[in-house]
Amino acid sequence: MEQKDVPRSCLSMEGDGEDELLQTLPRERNWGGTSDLCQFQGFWCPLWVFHGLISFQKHFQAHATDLILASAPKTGTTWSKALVFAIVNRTRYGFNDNPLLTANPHDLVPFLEMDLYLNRNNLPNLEDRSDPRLLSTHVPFASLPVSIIDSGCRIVYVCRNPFDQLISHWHFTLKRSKENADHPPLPLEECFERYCKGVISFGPFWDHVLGYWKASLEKPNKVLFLKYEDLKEDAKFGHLKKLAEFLGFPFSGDEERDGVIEQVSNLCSFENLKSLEVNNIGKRKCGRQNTDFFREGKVGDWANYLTPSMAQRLNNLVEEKLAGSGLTFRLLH
Ligand code: PAP
Repeated sequence: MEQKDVPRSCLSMEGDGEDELLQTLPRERNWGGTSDLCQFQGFWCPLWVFHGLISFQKHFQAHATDLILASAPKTGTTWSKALVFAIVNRTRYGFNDNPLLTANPHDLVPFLEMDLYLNRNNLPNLEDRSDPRLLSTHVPFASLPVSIIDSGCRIVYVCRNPFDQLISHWHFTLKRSKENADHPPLPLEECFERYCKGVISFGPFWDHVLGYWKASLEKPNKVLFLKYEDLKEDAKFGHLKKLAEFLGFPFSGDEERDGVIEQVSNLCSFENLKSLEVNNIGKRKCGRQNTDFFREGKVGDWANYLTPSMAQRLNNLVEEKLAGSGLTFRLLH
């Protein structure tokens, strides 16, 4: 189903209309969770997020000062949330009493459709939050509320090579399936087939990345496109500096000399966040453990799971999907 097939006019429907619409949408089993996926506005939306998505689209009023972190699942969301929070708040908190030491990044930069607007009967009051409001979303660019586009607020998009996203997602759902006896995990081969058909939460992957990629080309001062792999290799902090500038909180020369960029980087590093007590205890609203968001944190872990023929097939598919866009990933070594 194309984006155009379900016009945004559906957003004027009240609750019951939403339920009826939901019944008509194509469905697929999610890889591991208890909730299916439904195809809506051209992407695969987890069923449990559907009403939250509509509520977000209907009610969210963006401010020009908002900073929105967008991503497909498992592409570096948790990490980027930590980085954005640490950069924006670095003069407010020290590195020894930073909220990131005692709160999971998802609590500090909440998801719009999956946290704040999840319950359509209990809308959040976001007007009391101080500017800039740090918010996040997995929703594809084409399905963002019009107010985000109209407000001209800034969007940081983080993406990751599809091989590692696939494997990270598979592990994530595997963990969930193991906790739910009713939902035995799908084997990797089956998840791979689904991935190639675009059937993954908020996917297809290539549509998700291309939506934000094109927006970043059209409005580079409004949409910053980052890659997980570049952040990992950011020895000289070029990407962190670019991120800070884009957010409107550039590092000064003094800060650079004093090692502040390095401190931000260390605070948000995989090793540091994974080791914190807060990220080893506690559950999220979606039922996931905080610890589920920290696994390997590496580039290239996919090579331990995908066969050469799977890798070649996915490589060809992604190259074909991204052809002509100018967007590339270093796929096969
Ligand atoms: P989400 O979209 O569900 O929030 P997200 O944070 O995007 O998930 O992805 C989780 C991945 O990021 C995990 O990758 P892996 O399965 O390949 O290991 C997780 O380990 C990784 N990750 C989490 N925090 C960091 C970090 N600080 N630095 C690098 N990678 C990280």
